[in-house]
Amino acid sequence: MSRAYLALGSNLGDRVANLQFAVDALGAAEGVEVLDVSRVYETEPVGGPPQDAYLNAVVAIETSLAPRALLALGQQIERDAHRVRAERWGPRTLDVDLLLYDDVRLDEPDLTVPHPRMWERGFVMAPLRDVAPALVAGAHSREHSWEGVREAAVTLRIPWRNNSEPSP
Ligand code: GSY
Repeated sequence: MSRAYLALGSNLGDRVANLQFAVDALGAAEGVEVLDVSRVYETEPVGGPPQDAYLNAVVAIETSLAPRALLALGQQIERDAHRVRAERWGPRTLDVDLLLYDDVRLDEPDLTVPHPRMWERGFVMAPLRDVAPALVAGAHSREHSWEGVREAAVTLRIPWRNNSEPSP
């Protein structure tokens, strides 16, 4: 089994529902166990045209899927969430990005792991710190601005915690 981290982002439609949809879909996927989910952050858009603020979160999973299968799963979840994205870097209902997969390094045209811009992005670092503080504070810590990143007053449910709640 491998440990992987995925970044979630949404700035179109019901942003909280879109993020929860992704968490639930990951939890329901064969070969994936959701270990932890970060707090949710409301973040200023980085790059692209003028657009609304994002909600961002990070999910930690244990998985038997290979990185490429995980990429395909993330893309399927985006499609299932009826992702709308008219232009590159533009607003989207749901973005699911593979950030890290064990210590694996991949540099392929459609898949780079670790995600190439993650260390400079406050909207990734803040939620990643919640679920993997050592990764953010440790060797990979680099200059990054967390300006425009604030905790949102919402939380995402972790599927297994929900399922294992004792009945009254
Ligand atoms: O890379 C993911 C999509 N995205 C985001 C995002 O998720 N959050 C913020 N704050 N800005 C972004 N710009 C892009 S593109």
